[in-house]
Amino acid sequence: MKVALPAIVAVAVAFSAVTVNAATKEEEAIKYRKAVMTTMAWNVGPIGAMVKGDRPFDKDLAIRNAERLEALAKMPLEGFAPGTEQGDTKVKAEAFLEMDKFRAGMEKLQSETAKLAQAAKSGNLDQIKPQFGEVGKVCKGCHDTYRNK
Ligand code: ASC
Repeated sequence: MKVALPAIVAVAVAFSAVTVNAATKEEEAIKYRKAVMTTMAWNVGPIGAMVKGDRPFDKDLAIRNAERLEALAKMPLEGFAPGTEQGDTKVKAEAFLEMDKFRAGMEKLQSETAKLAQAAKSGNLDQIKPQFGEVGKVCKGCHDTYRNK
């Protein structure tokens, strides 16, 4: 089969462009973990507003978002893979140097968000409030320790 040289060149150029534009797997991991964090913050928002009295209590919304948070809390850690210490990220080197502690923080987030989902199912804002506080403490603790301003 004869293939015209310009066609071969065009395909080669297209592939090299893809290669040049493609994010590295480290960049993809950083984007991934930031997307999960952003999605968590989105879902924290309405529960926080209910807890503060800035919006009416809505049991179904609280359950939905708390269950989402329980699921999301299992997702970021794999994005903190070796080689992702630097790049478009605010993470501190300590997260990688103290990976056991960092992982423990993520596991604490998992257990506290699971408890939040349970509290939400009670339909009782007075049970949600303190547990929401516990989740917030875990967020803040890790951010204070492992995230640059
Ligand atoms: C959020 C968010 C955080 C945490 C933190 C809790 O919604 O974006 O970083 O909660 O503020 O203290």
